Order: sequence, then C-alpha cells, then structure tokens
Amino acid sequence: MALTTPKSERVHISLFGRTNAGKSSLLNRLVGQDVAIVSATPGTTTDPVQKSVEINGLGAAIYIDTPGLDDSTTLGGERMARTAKSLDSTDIAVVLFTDAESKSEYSIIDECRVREIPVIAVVAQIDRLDNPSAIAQDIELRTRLKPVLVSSATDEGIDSLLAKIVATGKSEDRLITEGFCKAGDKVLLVMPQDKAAPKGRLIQPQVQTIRELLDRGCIPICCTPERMAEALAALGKSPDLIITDSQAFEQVYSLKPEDSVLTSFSILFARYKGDITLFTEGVKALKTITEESRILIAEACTHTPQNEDIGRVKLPRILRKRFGEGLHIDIVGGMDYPEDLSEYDLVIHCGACMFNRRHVLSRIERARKQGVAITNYGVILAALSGILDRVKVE
Ligand SMILES: Nc1nc2c(ncn2[C@@H]2O[C@H](COP(=O)(O)OP(=O)(O)OP(=O)(O)O)[C@@H](O)[C@H]2O)c(=O)[nH]1
Ligand SMILES: [Mg+2]
Repeated sequence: MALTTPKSERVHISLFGRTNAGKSSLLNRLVGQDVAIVSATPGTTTDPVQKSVEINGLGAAIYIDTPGLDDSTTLGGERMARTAKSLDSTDIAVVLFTDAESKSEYSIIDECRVREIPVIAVVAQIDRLDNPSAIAQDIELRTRLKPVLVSSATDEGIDSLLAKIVATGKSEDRLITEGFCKAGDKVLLVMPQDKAAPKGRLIQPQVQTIRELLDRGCIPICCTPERMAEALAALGKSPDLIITDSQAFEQVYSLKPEDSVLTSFSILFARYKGDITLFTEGVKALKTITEESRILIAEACTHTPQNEDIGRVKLPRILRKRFGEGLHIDIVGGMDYPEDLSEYDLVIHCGACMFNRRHVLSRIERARKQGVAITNYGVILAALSGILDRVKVE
C-alpha cells in the first residue's frame, strides 16, 4: 500500500546544508540504504535526490537531498535558486551544520521562517568535530532551535533525529474534513460514476475522504446521484453531512434534507490543498473583471490536453462567454509558474493533485505578496455556478 501513496500526499522532508556537510550520508542513514552518492569532493550532489519512504509513526514521506550551499555565494547563484525551489514544496527542513559560523545555514533557516516551514537543526559529523556541544549551544543561541547531534559514521543521534522528524510531521498533519464532522456522524458521499470516471476504481479525493472518515470514526455512506433518494430513505434520519461531486450539485441540493450540512469535494480539497479563505476572497475579483483583464490559469501537471479539459478548454470558454471573447488568458503548466504575477488580475490554480499543500501555499503566497487575487478551479467553478453561496466552506 505504502508504495501507492501519491507523492503529493507524502510529507516532504528536505536536507539542507553546505557542500560536504554530510547531507547525502545522513539521507542514506535515515533510509537505511545507499541511495545518494557520498564523496569527499564538495558539490557531489548536483540535483535533488528523492527517496520515498514509510516512516514509523508518521507514514508516507519523501526525503529530498539537495545540492550543497556554498558560503561564498550565500543566498545567490544558481544553486541557491534551486535550493529555493526545493523549499517551495518542503514540509520539514532539516538543516545541517558542522560549525556555528557559516552563514548559509542561517540564511536557509531565515527563509524557512518567512515561509513558516518547520526547521530541525542538526549538528552533523559529531564523531569528528572537536566540540559539537559548543557548536550546538551557539546555534541554539542564534536560532532558538535545539540542534540534534548526529553522526552518520557511528549512527549516534539518528534515532533522536527520526523521533524529531516524526513529532514535527505529526504536528503538521491536516484533515480533509476537519470542522465538518465528528466521530459517529453519518456522512453521505455522492459520487457520480459516469463515463468520465476511471474504470474499476474511485478517484483519489474520494478514496482519501472515505479513508479519513473511517479513521475519524464517522460512518460514510456512498451513493451515486441517481440513488441518493434511496440512500436517504435507507438511512432513516438525515445525514449530518453530505459531500457531493460538484457535477451533481443541483440534484443533490434539491434532495438535501434541511438539517444536513452540504459541501463539495472540490471545496474540501481547495481547503485541504490550499487556503480556502484566500481562494473565496480571490473569486471576488470576478466582480471587477472586464474584457480587458488578464487571467492566468496555472496547472500543476503538464498532461496532454483532453477534450473537456477544465483548465485549457472549459474554464476559458466559460470566462470568455461571461467577460467577452477578447479576454486575455495565459495558461501555464508544471513548473512554469511565473515569478512576476503583477500583470494579472486573477490567478486560477488547478486542484493541484500532483503537488503537496506546501507547494500550493508557496504559489498562493507569491500571488498574495504581489497583491494579485488567486483562486482555484473548484472554488471558481463553484462560484460561477452559484454553488459557493449554498455550501459550507469553512
Ligand atoms: N566521519 C564522518 N564522516 C562523514 C559523516 N558524514 C559525512 N561524512 C563524510 O563527509 C564527506 C561528505 O559527505 P556527503 O554526505 O557526500 O556530503 P554532502 O553534504 O552530501 O555534500 P555535497 O553533495 O557535496 O553537497 C564524505 O567523505 C563522507 O564520507 C559523518 O557523520 N562522520
Ligand atoms: Mg550530497
């Protein structure tokens, strides 16, 4: 099972530090395998190395070994730009020190603080340092972080580091249905299985939601829109919560018992994967959009466009119909999300099933900093079809 956890659902743990700090050696010790090349030559790791793992007590994670920072360049240069890109999706940053004086480790920690990424400081290679405790004290004075002392040669401290990773990861845990239901609640999931649905399986958001409801002690009941009336009758009482696919919204809304709370998978996932407050705020930009406006549609993946592709076909069609054929719409895919968003009046991001939450938040933050409204597919489609005002959003 573990191998099938998508990368986007794995806790991203990145190792940062100067060249030769021992990042690749530490990665190998943490995963118990030689996955990264280790050598005494500084600059051995030139591209991030990733290793998916199952961490006891935390679950599915991915370690990312990054190219070493170089003190002469501090926060400049191409290496640093790549490191910053790694930070975009980092959930936990493990920063390796071998002394307390070099600047680049502190720069990384500062950057993590700006981005609100939890940091674990590590004094590495303690088997060959003169006074690792003194180094740790200095680092603690400067950063208020208590470093873990480790050696990849003797394995000292590796278990403490793992324990800290687990504790940090757990505190970052999020729920899809947080605040929408509690243990014992009956939750009706309305999931159309039409020809657009993949054969023989449920899509990831549905699977994840059902699993979470089971874990939370709720009672999930599934049906297609056609069987919703029967499902309600079989239940005997109103479900506490109904979660529907947006496609079936009108039908579900018309059948919904008055005392059931209603939401949609796309709202729950916009919240889980992004910032629902900013996304709902972002759709207000629709009020000021005109044919002269510029809109950016950003997709996480670079898939081959399909017929009824939401980002490339459906959304531009709806927007042009509403605001005029001359509406300027740029579409970018994968990592081509522009640094400068200031020319846009609205950014519409995809549901980001390929990205982890941190990555989406990095993109949201970029828009927010530049004063550009941002929303996502699910929220804008819900707004355009009048769903947004009729569901529980937060
Ligand atoms: N004695 C000792 N040597 C270590 C330890 N960790 C790493 N080394 C050695 O230090 C050198 C650099 O280790 P790497 O793990 O390649 O360092 P890195 O941070 O990945 O370096 P770059 O990829 O160049 O950025 C190698 O010769 C390792 O064998 C340690 O804990 N103890
Ligand atoms: Mg390396």
